[in-house]
Amino acid sequence: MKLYHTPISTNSRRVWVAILEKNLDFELIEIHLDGDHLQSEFVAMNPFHRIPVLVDDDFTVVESLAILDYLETKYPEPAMLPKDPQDLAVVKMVELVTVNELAPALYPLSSEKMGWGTPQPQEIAKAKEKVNTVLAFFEGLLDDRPYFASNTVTFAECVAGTVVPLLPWVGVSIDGYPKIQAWCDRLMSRPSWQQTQFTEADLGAFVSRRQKFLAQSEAS
Ligand SMILES: N[C@@H](CCC(=O)N[C@@H](CS)C(=O)NCC(=O)O)C(=O)O
Repeated sequence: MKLYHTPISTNSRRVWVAILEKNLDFELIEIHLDGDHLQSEFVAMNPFHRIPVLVDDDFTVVESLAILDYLETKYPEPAMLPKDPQDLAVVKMVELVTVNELAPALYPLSSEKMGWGTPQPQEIAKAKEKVNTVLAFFEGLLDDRPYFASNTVTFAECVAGTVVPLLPWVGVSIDGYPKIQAWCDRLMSRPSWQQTQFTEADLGAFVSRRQKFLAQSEAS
């Protein structure tokens, strides 16, 4: 099994963590997104030239949430989706709210760190409001179990758990959400989270390669 990824990408990290949690053998292939993603070999795997891409037994899967569902069906142990309908609904809500509500709000908040420029103050304020709505929703979904609707790690953790812990880093405190805070601490103690955490050096290298690539693309 091969996973094409970028360390600083939350879209690919959610798959990386899931593979580690499922204890699967895999090869990690880094794509820098500095033009290597536009090479014909990569575009043949994903015509939208995005990571992550999973290749397993010559079968290619794109879109991180599709990859997760593929992994669960092909490698069902340990289970990472609950069987109970309400628990499954909670896990899916957390996955989709992260991707559809939380992740877009992160763009303006991480803009300066990513070298995308300085957003308007009202854009930042709006993004923070959205993030807090998500956090309050998530706080309400966590019950007395250690993970979302589960005693073991599920895809809710792979998806939300690779985004929410970044919030303080982009200027949003999670102090007002004690259950979320405890949940983040629990995740940070897991080897799969520690092993996949990007460093400031990873970020710096990514940003400078990406800026060079974007400048070249604009010039040509
Ligand atoms: N919906 C996709 C999003 C993947 C995505 O946007 N990946 C970004 C990196 S985080 C990418 O590869 N961008 C390169 C490009 O768009 O050319 C998924 O969940 O897999």
